Amino acid sequence: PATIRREDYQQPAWLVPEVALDFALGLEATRVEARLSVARNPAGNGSPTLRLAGDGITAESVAVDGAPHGAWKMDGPDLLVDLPGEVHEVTIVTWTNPAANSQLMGLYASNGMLCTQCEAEGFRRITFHPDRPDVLSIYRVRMSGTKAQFPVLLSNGNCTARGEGADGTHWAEWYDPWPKPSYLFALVAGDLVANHDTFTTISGRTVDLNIWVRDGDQDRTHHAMQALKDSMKWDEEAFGREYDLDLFNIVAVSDFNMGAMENKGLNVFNTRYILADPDTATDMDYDGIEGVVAHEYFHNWSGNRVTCRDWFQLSLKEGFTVLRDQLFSQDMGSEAVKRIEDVRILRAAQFPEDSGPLAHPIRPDSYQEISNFYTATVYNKGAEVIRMMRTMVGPERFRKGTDLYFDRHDGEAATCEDFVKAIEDGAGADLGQFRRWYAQAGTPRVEARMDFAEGVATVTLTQTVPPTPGQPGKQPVVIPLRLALFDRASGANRGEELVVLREPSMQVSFAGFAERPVLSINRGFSAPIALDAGQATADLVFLAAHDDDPFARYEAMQQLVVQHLIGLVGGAMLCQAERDAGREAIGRALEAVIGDPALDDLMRGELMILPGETYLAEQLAVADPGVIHEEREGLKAWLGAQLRDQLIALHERASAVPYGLSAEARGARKIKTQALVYLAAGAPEVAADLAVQQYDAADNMTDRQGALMVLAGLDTPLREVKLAAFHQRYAGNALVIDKWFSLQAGSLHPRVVDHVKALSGHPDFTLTNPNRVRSLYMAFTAPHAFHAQGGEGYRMIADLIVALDPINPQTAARFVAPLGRWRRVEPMRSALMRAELERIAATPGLSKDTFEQVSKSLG
Ligand code: BAL
Ligand code: ZN
Repeated sequence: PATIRREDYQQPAWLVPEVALDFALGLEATRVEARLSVARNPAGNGSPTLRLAGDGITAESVAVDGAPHGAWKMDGPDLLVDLPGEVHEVTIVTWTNPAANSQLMGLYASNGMLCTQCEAEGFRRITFHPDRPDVLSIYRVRMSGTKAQFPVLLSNGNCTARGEGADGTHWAEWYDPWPKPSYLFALVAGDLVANHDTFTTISGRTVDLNIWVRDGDQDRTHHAMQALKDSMKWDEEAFGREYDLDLFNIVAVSDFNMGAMENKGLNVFNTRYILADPDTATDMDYDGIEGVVAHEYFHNWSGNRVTCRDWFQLSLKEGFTVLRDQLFSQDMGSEAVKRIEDVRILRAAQFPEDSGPLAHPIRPDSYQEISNFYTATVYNKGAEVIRMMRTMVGPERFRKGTDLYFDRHDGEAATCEDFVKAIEDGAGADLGQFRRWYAQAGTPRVEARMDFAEGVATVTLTQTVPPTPGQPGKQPVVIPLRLALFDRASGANRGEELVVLREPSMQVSFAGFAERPVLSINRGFSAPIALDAGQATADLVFLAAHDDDPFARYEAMQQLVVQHLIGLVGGAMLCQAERDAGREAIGRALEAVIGDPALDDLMRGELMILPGETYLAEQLAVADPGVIHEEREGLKAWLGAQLRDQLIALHERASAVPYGLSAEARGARKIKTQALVYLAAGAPEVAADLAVQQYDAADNMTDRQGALMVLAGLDTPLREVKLAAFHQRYAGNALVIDKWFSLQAGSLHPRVVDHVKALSGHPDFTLTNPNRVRSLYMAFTAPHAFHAQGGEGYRMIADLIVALDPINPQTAARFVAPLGRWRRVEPMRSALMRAELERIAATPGLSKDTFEQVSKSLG
């Protein structure tokens, strides 16, 4: 496949100011007539040839300015028309078969309805078009179809006319006044019902809001509707952004590659991020819905009103919008807990990406298949990079920068450079060197060392940015570090400072201490770095108990465990006495967390979570995942046994809190399952009893799922009983059956490989639904079973990729990354992983998506 390079960007030769689409809808055959008003771009290369991208479609007819045109030709998948003048109207008729579209890109059928997904390059599967984000058009859409089959007909913008046709058909016309790129086009036709509400904007306009779902699901849309209204209000207050149409539609579909899609005025969502009620959705699901509804809504400005010039600029809209949804969720719930969760996701998903064969800068330089670049790097690291700008200039100046960005580029297709420049100009900051964050891949490592002499604490900071594929040498980046020094005796600090590391190394001194203070650094995770602060166990215990920055407190707990476990598995440790001392320090710190009356339970739950196996492996150049798993489980078992009584008491206290959505009730549910997790390792019989009690008493999914997760990992007959009861209770509810698959595939049970094999043949399993595939196999790529000795886990994932690739290449390619970590794994497993990658690479007819990921992983 061809490699597309950022440096090769050229302005489009032809613009398309207007698009008129006419759909004759059918599940198995849809006719599309596209009328494109095209105009030669004065800034283009002057070519008389109009190149229109296509993918898997053929033109039935082409007309220019109303007359049939015989002189068009195909160049691979693209259609070329030579045009003599400056302005023309090109009309093309194509046909598609939505029911056969298992890739779920373009126009496809899902549960008897029709819907679209066009980002990044799906529009070209519907009709021929430049299909690049810097070609913006005003869209008029007409669609007609059988009324019984498609009673609801939706597209972007506002419905301008509708009527009845012959033989039980009807039609609708939609007009979107805002110019948009083709990736934001959407159409939905199906048998849907709406939860309707309204929102009054800051300038007093009433906006109609609809969330469209299948009949019967309306009652599960209230949380999403509240999230939408909260988002609309928050964006007005926090970023000065008002909604710009009179209608905002959301449609939930069950077959969807992504979480959701921000099409102008017609967001299409994976049902997973819309449907919730206490009986079927966990607290985490509720948070996910609130965050994703907000994210898609916020795209209306950061993505739609100001879009991307080309796909290399994806982080322009995604990094910024992730930051916006993170700030929103921080404001809606607990700021501290949200920050910790976001950092945990970054470390689990982005850090491994940044240190592996698929590492790329947040603004990549090249790609073969753009779908592969919807990554944790572009999204989550992208958000961290913008968050750092905000930290350095402060929220008020940052807001001046974003106001300028929206003013300056409204209606345009912009670049990451445009964004940085607007923040620079609006906030009055120099971001010259900061721009390296956009160009360089790899997680910077910072070493912090503190010397103390004569009342002065001197902190020496040293940074290195590791080499990544195609980038052997790196330059120092700008790293803002929030820092505080604590007085040991009083437990207080003298206030926080922002230290900005720009050079490879710097020193900063603080005078006036009676004794050596305790260093708290990278507070709030002010920079997305890997920090080595070389802290003594006693200092970490101090910070875990006293730090007034919640993230730093969490981090101290994590570091206590990381240093201990890495000491054990990395071969540096340890005599028995050191081993004992290490885990006893962790035990005391955890006991203090369990008993600290000043902590709320949501935060207590965070502090109780042990660092994950992937994050632990990330600390080592080459890791043995089996040993990491054993040591981590061993520590958990020791803690569970040691703190058995405290954990039982914690579970009992939390069980007495009735269901509700308050922070108190949510916190109680979180620590209840946390307590069970430790007990399952350290006192399995007790845990089994309590889990069954929790399951039987549960009046909500958080408790039920938590109990079942613990039971699924235990070797007890009750495991089967409760799994069967759960399946029976929720038969037919796809999202909950997804949970049933995940709980088993991600369990700690010793026979999980056999379970997954059996589940892949279960009547409820299908390769055609991405949620179902992910529920079984993504959960399985968690380290424990995936790395089973003998390579069965690797084989299963490779088999999955080969089988799924012809059906849904975008989803198949997502499973390559876990195998791509082979260089960081001990030699025996490493060889097995590599062999599976080679087997995939040798498969004939591999998609561009999977080919790119596999070849880079082997390269
Ligand atoms: N633009 C693709 C889905 C999302 O990031 O919102
Ligand atoms: Zn997005």
